[in-house]
Amino acid sequence: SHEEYQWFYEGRNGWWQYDQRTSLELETAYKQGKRSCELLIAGFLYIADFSSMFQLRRNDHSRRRRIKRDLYNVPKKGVAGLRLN
Ligand code: V3L
Repeated sequence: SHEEYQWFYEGRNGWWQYDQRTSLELETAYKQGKRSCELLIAGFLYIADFSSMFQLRRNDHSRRRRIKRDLYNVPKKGVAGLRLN
C-alpha cells in the first residue's frame, strides 16, 4: 500500500513493515487517540503501546520490539518477515 505513513517493527539491524491489515489497525487506533492497540499476529496476541512505542506479546512481555510510524518509502527489510528483493 502507498499510504503516506506505514507502521514498522524492529528486526535485527533494520525495520519490517507490518502487514497491510495490521498496519491499518494500528493507524486507525493511533488516529483515534487510543493509548494502545491489540494485534493478532500469527496466532499470538500482542499489544502495541503508543506511548512507549513498543509491541509486546500479551502473555510474555519479554517479547518486546520497538515500533515506529514512518513514511512508507523509508528503508525496510521487507513486509511481515517477507524480505524485499
Ligand atoms: N509481524 C509479523 N511477524 C512478527 C511480528 C509482526 N508485527 N512481531 C513478531 N513477529 P517475538 P530479523 C520477525 C514474528 O517478538 O532477522 C520478522 O518478521 C517474528 O518475526 O519474540 O530479526 C522475521 O520474520 C518472530 O519470528 O514475539 O530481522 C523474523 O523476526 C516471531 O514472531 C527475523 O527477523 C517471534 O517474535
